[in-house]
Order: sequence, then C-alpha cells, then structure tokens
Amino acid sequence: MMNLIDLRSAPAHTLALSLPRPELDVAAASAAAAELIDEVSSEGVTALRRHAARFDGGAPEHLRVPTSEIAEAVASLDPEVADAVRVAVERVRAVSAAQVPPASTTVIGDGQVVRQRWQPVGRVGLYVPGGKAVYPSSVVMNVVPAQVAGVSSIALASPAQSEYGGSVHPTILAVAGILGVDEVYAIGGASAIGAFAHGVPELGLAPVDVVTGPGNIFVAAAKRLVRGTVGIDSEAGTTEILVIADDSADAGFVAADLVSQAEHDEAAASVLVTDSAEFAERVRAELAPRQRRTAHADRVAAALSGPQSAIVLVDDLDTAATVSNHYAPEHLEIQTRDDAAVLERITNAGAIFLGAYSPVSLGDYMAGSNHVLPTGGQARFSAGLGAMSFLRSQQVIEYSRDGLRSSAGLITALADAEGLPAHGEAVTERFGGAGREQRTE
Ligand code: HSO
Ligand code: ZN
Repeated sequence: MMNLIDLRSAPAHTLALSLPRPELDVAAASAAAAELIDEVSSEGVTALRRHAARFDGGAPEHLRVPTSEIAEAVASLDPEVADAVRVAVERVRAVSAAQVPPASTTVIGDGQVVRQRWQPVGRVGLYVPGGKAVYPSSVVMNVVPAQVAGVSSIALASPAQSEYGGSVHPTILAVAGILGVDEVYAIGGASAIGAFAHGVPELGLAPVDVVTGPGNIFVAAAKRLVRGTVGIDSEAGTTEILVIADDSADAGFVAADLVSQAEHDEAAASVLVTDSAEFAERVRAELAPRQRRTAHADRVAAALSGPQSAIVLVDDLDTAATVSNHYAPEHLEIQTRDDAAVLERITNAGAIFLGAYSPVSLGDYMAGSNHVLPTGGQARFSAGLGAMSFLRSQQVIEYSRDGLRSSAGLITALADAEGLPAHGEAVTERFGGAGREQRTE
C-alpha cells in the first residue's frame, strides 16, 4: 500500500521538504570504496580477481573479455533483440547529434577574434551495472553519445556474472560488439571506477579521462572519490519516477508506469502527485492487482510501500509542479488536461515525459533520449548523460597587432590595479616597451 501524503492547504514553505527520499548515505560507502580503489592501484589484477570473487560472479578467467567472445555474443544475439538494439542506437545517435553545439566565432572588433570550439575528451571508461538486472540498454546510452562526441578510445566495464563463467553478460557483450567497442572488462563496482581512473598496467588498461555510467551506492561513492583525477557524469542512482496527473489521466497507465520503475529496486521511488483524491483512489485500485501479478512482485511491493514512494494530494496542478520542482525527479511524467501548461512550470527534472503515450519505459529503451539521468535531487544542478558529457569547450583567442595595440591601455590599467605590472609589460613589450602612453582607450 502506498503512503498518502496530503498537502492540500499545506503552507507553501512546507512543500520543499514534503517528499521523502531514501537515505542513501554515499559518504558512509566512501571508506569501503576508497579501500577497494587503493587495492586496485597497489595490487592491480590480484585485487581485481579477489574483488570479483567477493562481490560479483566469481573470479573471471579473463578480466579483459577476449574479442572472440564479443564476436560470438554478437552472432548469438536473438535477432529480435538485435533489431531493437539497432533501432535504439539510431535514435539515440540522432538525439545525441542534436546536442553537439556548433562552433562559434565572436568578432570583438577589428583584428580581435575569440572562437569557441567543442573538443571531445580522449578516452572514456563506461560503467554498466549488473546487479539485480543487467542493462544492455545502458551500453547504448553510454557508448552512443561518447561516439557522437568524437571520443576515440572507449572502454567498458561490467561485473562478472556467475552464470556466464565469471564473464560479462553476453547481451552486454553483444551490444558492445554491435557498437564496435572491443575493450570490455569483467570488473564491477568501485573496483571498475578505480581501474578506469588510475589504469591497470598489467591488464593494458590505460587510465581514462572521463568515467560515466549508473551504479549502486559504492559506484557513486567511487565516482566522487576519483573526481578531479578524471571527469565524471552526474550520479545516476536508484530510479525515481514522479507522475503529475489530474482526473483526466488513465489510472491504469499511471499505475503501470509507477510499477515499471519500482521493478528496478526495493529502494526505487514511485510518486504520484495529483489534485484529485478520486483519481488517487482509482490509481490505488489499479496498483493492487498489478503489483501482485508482476514478475518481481516482492521487489515492487517493497518499493511502492517504502517511505520513498507516495501518493501526494495537492490543491492544484501549480502546486503539483512546485512539489515536483523541489523534488527534482529523475523522471517526470505529466498526464493532465493541459500538459504544456504544466511543463511551463517545471524547472527541475532529469527527463520529462509528456502525455499518455510517453511512458518512462519508452525513454528507458527507445525514445532516442538518454536514460542515464540524475537522481537524488541532482537534477537541480545537473543534466543526463549526453554528447556534452564528453565534450569540452575551448576558446581560441586571436588578436592582430592592431587589435592588441588598441587594448594595451586597458590591459595595463587592470594589471596595475592588481599589482601585476609584468602582465602589462608582456603587452607593451610588443610595442617598443612603451607603457602607460600606449593607453589609447
Ligand atoms: N529506468 C532506468 C533505466 C533502465 N530501465 C534500463 C530499464 N533498463 C534508469 O533511468
Ligand atoms: Zn527503467
């Protein structure tokens, strides 16, 4: 049974803290993650084998998956799955390509030009989790934007699976193969993040520039630890869905969507925010049988009845938007009479699914959007994975002699004000060493 939170006539200032979030203590996981990363740095392959045996599906025979195994996985992939993967790749590629900003040129004045170009990072490490479920779709979501950005060296890691002799899940290997990625490691969790950040020379695993991908609390803690040594994407932790719906929505659709994301994890958050108590009851009635007959019934029941999931009653849809903005959900669905009007009021969300026919599952696999999205309220300040996660802007500055000369006085004025006269002299040196008299503006 989902908790009911009644915010009707709640004072505005209480809305910010009205929705509970699971207490994910990333800081507490940090000590354990740091130890694993240190062991990988000091012991290399020995530590990786020990960690795989302890946390994942046994010590892999090959920590780096042989390319012949990747080719076999591609050959034996179910053709229907292969077709779906190819369509997903095409769509994610199209949407990711649209994210790449054009280069720009700004002419400040005569002989005074600043260009801006977008440069891909050189090498990335992409993490694909493999705990409660395996996520071949996450291979697409990580690899495709990196390729679109122009990253030339891509390594992938995913935990060893006991059913597959301690290797990476064959569907993950197959998707990697379809995408032309042949550097795949059977390494899981914090150890994988450490291996990417610091490299494992014995394995021929060179350090990367950026690590991305979703993962559990240890992966999140490890990414925080290596940040600075490498770049990281935003934290994509336990899945969250928040649905804003009014009484025009289909209660069955909404219930199915709440259940779909609860299927990921007992700690997944499914939240409905509605201005209709009668609609809330209809959703509740739809949830009960669905929850019982779904494949992962226990997990779904735990997620829906957990403190992180709720049906929230509000006075109106404006308040629903305010509550959602404070929560900053990973996924936001809007199913109302006027979705565009609600969308106008939304500021914080990882991805927004508009209307009755845009469920989160569509975005998980096939919309073309990316499913690696900020969780835990990080949508307040960060975006989902995309081409931009692998690009840096670089400004290219080019002034002519006259362009610089006409700025010389301005530069020496500020350099003197900062007590850094050598800065000014680096300019005046170019014009015969004259100083203040060069101040032409
Ligand atoms: N909803 C998950 C992604 C996913 N769902 C992968 C199914 N497979 C986090 O956005
Ligand atoms: Zn999902």
